[in-house]
Amino acid sequence: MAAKKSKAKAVTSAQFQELIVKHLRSTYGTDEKKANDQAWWKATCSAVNEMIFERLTETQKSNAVNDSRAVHYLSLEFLMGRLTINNLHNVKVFDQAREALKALGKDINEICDEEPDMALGNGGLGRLAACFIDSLATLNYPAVGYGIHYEHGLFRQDIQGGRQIERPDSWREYGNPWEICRPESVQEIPLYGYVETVFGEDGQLRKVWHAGRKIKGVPWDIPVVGYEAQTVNVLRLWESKAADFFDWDVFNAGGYIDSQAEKSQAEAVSKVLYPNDETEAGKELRLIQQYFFCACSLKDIIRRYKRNHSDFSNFSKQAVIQLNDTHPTVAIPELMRILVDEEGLNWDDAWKVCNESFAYTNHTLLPEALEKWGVHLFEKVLPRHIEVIYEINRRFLEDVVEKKWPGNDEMKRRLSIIEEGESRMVRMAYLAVVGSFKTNGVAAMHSELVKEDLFPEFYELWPERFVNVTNGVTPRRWLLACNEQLAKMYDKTVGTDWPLHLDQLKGAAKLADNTKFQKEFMAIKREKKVELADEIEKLCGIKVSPDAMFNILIKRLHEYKRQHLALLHILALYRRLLENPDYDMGPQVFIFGSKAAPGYKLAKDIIYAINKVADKVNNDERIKGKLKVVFMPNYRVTLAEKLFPAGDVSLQISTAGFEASGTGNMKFALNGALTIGTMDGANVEIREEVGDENIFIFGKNCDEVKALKAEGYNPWDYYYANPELKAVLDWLDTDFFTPGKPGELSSIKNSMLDGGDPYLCLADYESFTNQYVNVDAAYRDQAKWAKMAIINSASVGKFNSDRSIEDYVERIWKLEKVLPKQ
Ligand code: 4GP
Repeated sequence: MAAKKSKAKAVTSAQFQELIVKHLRSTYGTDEKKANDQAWWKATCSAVNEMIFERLTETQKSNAVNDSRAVHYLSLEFLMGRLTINNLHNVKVFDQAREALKALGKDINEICDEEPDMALGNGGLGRLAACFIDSLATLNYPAVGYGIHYEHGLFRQDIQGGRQIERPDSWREYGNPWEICRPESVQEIPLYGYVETVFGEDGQLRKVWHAGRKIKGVPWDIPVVGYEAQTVNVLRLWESKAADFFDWDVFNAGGYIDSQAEKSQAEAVSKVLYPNDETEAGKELRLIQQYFFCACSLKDIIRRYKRNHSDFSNFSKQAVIQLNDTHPTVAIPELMRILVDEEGLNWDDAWKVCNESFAYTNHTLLPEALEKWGVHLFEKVLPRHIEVIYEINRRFLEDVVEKKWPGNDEMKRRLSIIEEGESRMVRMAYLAVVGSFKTNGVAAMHSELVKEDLFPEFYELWPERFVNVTNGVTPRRWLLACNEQLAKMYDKTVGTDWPLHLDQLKGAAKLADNTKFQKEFMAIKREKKVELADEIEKLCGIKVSPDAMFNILIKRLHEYKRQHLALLHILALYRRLLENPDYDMGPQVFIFGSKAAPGYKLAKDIIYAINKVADKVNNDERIKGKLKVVFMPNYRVTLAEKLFPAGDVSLQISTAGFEASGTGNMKFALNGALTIGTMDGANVEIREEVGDENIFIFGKNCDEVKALKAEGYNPWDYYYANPELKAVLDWLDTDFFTPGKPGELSSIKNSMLDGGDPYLCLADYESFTNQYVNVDAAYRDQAKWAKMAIINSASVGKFNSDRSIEDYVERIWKLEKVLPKQ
């Protein structure tokens, strides 16, 4: 079946060319002769926007007319990357745009390279949010993404002398053609101050929050274009501003500087995205960020609701609010405050509305990532909210916990939303579970751990609240747009509907044994590897052969993700090659891309170690280029789009039980890479889909990890038992990789020995390095490899984010599709 046409007005390349020239002249005040690439890029975007805005208006009209139930996806992070190529594909004018620009003497890729990434997220959770809003629009579901309009996204990473240096990211320095400012929907948000108890007109006691300061939330809308452009939803990002531009009283009294100070304090709220970094977690500003965007978003949701409703009895029928991790949990007491203090609902009715409106997604089991905020901080910044939280907690402990476990004070202490201790803390994850009607994990295994290990008592209380929704990725960005060659090959093989129905790739699996198909598939892989090799040479000055096996490990740097386990394996290979120049292995390249949180010392040390090892290995003629190591700086969505299509081997090597899901694993498999991985997160489900014979599993599974820890894990046992492992660890203490500076890499060894090796690198080392011998052997049988790669790519239709969204709709959101008029 041929793919349907775009619902946006069809254009020819000649018409597109006219549009670009029109915008070059009338929107950007230049012309074809004078324009630089920035202007060409912006004019191209404005040309697409003509099509998008029409659909945006139609979508909003339909949603208003139908008074549709909508999901509101609250997320502190949206890792959007670039939008131009994606939007061109989704509107289905990519080919016309390319031809139009070519006719104007421009190359589309060079023009689109002008676009900075919208790096408004740290990693997986933020990228997932971006895939989800793409799928929601594609599937024609009413949805709004809500987040923060950060002035600076995640830092830009430079590498100097092997070390990570953080530089500010200014993604909108020269304006961004995709966003629309909506001054008509500005919100005012209170902060600080005190709470007064007064008698209301009805004679009842009421609480009044007198704010100590107010800030303004200015919304910026980014259109989210569904594939084929029937629906265009909105990502609404809030920018903070001073409520009054000047404090005129202060100004008139000569206090110009003071009035400016207020302005910059207000603007600081949306200034930077926080790296997910423990040392920063206590910052007052981050709590304000969370409250700011939740409060703005709730006001926006309520304003829209009130257009058609005079009371709150239908609120939870109209609005579902998804909390993307605990970051937006303060929305729960905020909605309670609005309903009780401002709208006059009684507590029980308000709680029912809240409890039926919110749902919460957990993305991590790491205890340090489960947010807790000091009670004292709440008292200072949000004095009314802490009262509301106390009341939620009191009722929960007295009505729910006491009923289930009568007289059990220990249980009350354990489940309390307030953690008692030297400094009292609000447990945001508990608040999220208590205040939501559903809590979900992001892969089958993770969701089981959420029930069994993270919230076992809550699961006992409310088993029906816990569900799983396995993550997914949008095939539009992660195949159609980033791997044009493979996309075209699938068009020929299974028809052009696969970007909407990724399961249809299954048809190509039947050709996995076909020699001609294999050759074509591997030729595309090689082409993508050549492109990546060029990029590596340009960015890192390292020459790598596209005929070598490309092993890629790209994700945030964290001990549990075990980039340092990969490093141990690389060191072992290097040693083997030095000791035996005829050591039997095919040429291999290990490619890393990763940012470390600025305050995470060991993570930064690991980046340094990778770079130092790379320097040595890449320049050692004795090993005849059989092994190369590359660390690509400034890993981000745009770089990922070059890396995923070029991978032969995808490293997914977290300690079992720690990676909630992973989504890079899905993108690699879709583009025909084979996984070497642990039984962790979504690897487990990828294995089910591709078959055990097409994936390389190693290491201890989750139960074995738990058992080993319970019996008392001693990394030294592994160190002494394996001479090769001992040798590579000891190597880190020498100055072999850091001439004249022994000890510079010792922190890594120490973390795995004296530090107790919390993520069991040494316990899994042997299994990992042995399994890699099998990977290498499989790769050298290219026909066999091609078959396995094709099966991987063709079998991961399950991991389409459209399927994830349909699961959310069925299990949690209960939305109806709304088809805007064409
Ligand atoms: C990530 C998880 O680490 C990753 O396994 C998962 O695939 C992703 O969320 C999306 O669900 N978590 C974060 C975070 O990014 O900041 O906790």
